Amino acid sequence: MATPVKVYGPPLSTAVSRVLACLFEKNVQFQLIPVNMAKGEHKSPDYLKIQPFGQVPAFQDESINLFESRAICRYVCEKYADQGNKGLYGTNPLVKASIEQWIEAEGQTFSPPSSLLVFQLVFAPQMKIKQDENLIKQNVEKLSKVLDIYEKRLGDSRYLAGDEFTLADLSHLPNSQYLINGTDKGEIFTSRKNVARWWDEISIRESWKKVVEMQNSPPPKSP
Ligand SMILES: N[C@@H](CCC(=O)N[C@@H](CS)C(=O)NCC(=O)O)C(=O)O
Repeated sequence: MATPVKVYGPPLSTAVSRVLACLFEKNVQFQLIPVNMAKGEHKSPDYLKIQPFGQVPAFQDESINLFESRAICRYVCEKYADQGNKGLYGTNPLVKASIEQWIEAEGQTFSPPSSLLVFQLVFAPQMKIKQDENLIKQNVEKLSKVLDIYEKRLGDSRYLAGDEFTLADLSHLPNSQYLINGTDKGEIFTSRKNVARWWDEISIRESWKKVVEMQNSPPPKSP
């Protein structure tokens, strides 16, 4: 049996949860290695050897160390092409180009305002950091404009890259989940008919339900 790949970091991290969803879709065995971020373990010299930016996730498979959640997902899809959801990263150049385009749109356009809102609305209160109302307002406006474009696309297409659920849709799950289920800004998504329909379809995937279950389980006790 193949050695499980290793994922370092807590499932509550959006970037870690993106990788976990991909591993579940691809039916790849993994070992989750806890990283205690409150104790600064992600900045320790040993951890920096595998993730030089001191962030989660880090990832190991055989002799390769990787960081950047979207790059890890692409690697997992290529390496494990013949198992799990075989269409997750496309099976021909035309489909793959469309998937890549929407993964880039997620990383470059959707993620900046949505990550900022997740931090301000979900994590800042937990960390007793004062929220910046101006920043929240500006980024609600930015994200709304992005979702206007998604609304149009999802009126023409069932999923972002075409008729099938792909890595492009999966990449949007972590931030959307927090904003829709963990803040009072969910209506940015749910008030847009096609975006709401898309969210309903992608968020009930078994892979994502397993990630949410992991997020809701208590973290393992430190020794
Ligand atoms: N672009 C990176 C972002 C990684 C990232 O921002 N991770 C956050 C948690 S979601 C983190 O480690 N934050 C702690 C820090 O930056 O010190 C990826 O997708 O992997």
